[in-house]
Amino acid sequence: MQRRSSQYYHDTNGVPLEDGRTHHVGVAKGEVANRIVLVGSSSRAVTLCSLLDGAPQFSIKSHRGFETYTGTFQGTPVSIITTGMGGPMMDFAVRELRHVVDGDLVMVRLGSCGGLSPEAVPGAVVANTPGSVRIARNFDATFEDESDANYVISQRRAAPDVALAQRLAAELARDCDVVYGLNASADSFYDAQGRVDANFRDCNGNVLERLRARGVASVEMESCYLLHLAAHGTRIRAATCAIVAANRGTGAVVEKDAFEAVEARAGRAVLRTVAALPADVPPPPPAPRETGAELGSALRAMQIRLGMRPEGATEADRKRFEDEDLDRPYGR
Ligand code: R1P
Repeated sequence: MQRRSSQYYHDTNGVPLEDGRTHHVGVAKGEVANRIVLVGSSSRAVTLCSLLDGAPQFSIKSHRGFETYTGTFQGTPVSIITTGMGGPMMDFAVRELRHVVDGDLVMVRLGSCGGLSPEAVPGAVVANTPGSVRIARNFDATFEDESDANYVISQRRAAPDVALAQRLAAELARDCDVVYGLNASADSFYDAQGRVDANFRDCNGNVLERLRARGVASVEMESCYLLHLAAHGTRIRAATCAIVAANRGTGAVVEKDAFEAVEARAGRAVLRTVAALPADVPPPPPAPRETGAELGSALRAMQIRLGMRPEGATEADRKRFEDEDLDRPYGR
């Protein structure tokens, strides 16, 4: 392969660039919009591109399999980007996209998932308003029996941007069967999602039961990484949703045509979501230090926003916090 520069890449301790392009996603400044839809597969990206105002004005496929398409949706610039599969791929995408886009970033993942709760039936869309936990194979476990030690489920969950997640859920509800629920991102499609393979001693027979006990409605592989990075990144708002390909309890699987139809409907809802939000608003000033009582009140507000019902919460409380969030500017 011919190289334009003499060095393999520049910057060994940051985001490596090669002729101004990030080394893995393969994009440069000016090529990516600050409203981004992330999808796992190339075919889903093509479906979403068909919903844009016209053909994308920019597209590129990187040597590591990432695809980027930039165009407009109802007049607003958006990018549709494939992340492939797994947490590390999402990590490459979020960090390299943050590097090349100035100002606020809005990122929504439209994935596919396995349904764990009975409501998460094939073809439904799980809107992860509570966010996502992570489950991973534990290399320090012995794998001699079905011990809980074999797979570690994070105690903390990565939360979405509340206003973005609420808007996404509302847009999805216009066109799709929506389930609101906690997701789990697994570090594998197989063992950490409870699939049994006689060729391997995975000792994972209790994985799905443990996830259900934790309140998990859907399981896939990338959302937790996106939400966690966004929450710890600079001026990134993120939310996630995923179409149920199969319910892991009943074994029911979606029909191919039905799945593709939901991809288009959910894709339009996601594009409406990212296009509707105001962008390039400067970050708000740092919040003043909170007292113990204020912290209690903030926690209560967060619980209401996430669809929980702390003692004494009313419908008026929920509406008030929802309105406050929709008015809140980007950034942190
Ligand atoms: C596994 O088949 C893949 O599908 C799901 C999983 O997270 C994993 O990436 O999501 P996508 O359809 O978005 O790729």
